[in-house]
Amino acid sequence: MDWLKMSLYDSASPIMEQLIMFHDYSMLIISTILSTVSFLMIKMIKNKFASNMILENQLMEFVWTLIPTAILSFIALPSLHLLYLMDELFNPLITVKILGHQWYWTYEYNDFNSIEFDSYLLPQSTFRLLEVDNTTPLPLNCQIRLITSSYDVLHSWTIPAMGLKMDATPGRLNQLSLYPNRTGSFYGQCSEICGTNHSFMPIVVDIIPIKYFIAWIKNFN
Ligand SMILES: [Cu+2]
Repeated sequence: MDWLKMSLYDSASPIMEQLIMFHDYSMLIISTILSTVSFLMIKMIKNKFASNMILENQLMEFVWTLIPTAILSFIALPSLHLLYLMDELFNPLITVKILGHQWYWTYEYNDFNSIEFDSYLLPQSTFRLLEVDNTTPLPLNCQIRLITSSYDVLHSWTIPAMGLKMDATPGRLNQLSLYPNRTGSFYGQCSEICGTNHSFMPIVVDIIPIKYFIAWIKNFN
């Protein structure tokens, strides 16, 4: 088995970097709790119940309520911090509108000349069920705003390597903030059960240096 495939994607944005660090940090706390509780349970099974006449101990109960509360706040506060950070979007350089259809994605770039194209699954490809005919180019190291909506039913647009996942809802615009910091092709799949071909509407984003992105914009059509 390839153990590398069991881990998270390498991050491609600062937010995802923080999400991975938060995951590792939470796992550290969880394993500490798990081992402490397991140790205590084994001790409980093995002991002779020598203090079985004790009915209450106010101070002990206060302390063993307070400690878990403190530990939980060490998880809750960084988690909330990250949650609000993911929603933050200042001065986006470009906006891309993503429309879900049964069963393909449409991308619209309206900041420059109006660019619009569909992105369909490639029936035969190296990465099965992941590659598309028209990939989505986005510029490296730029603040990008992604707007998602849907033409028919609920879809969900996702790029796990960038910590992105947003519902595409008919009659509603949802917003995503993206700051890609690594070039490459990044893959995702529709993440809302949207009909028979739900599994066949993948997402491919190509992060390219800005000069190539400008050239692509200029030479479209
Ligand atoms: Cu879908």
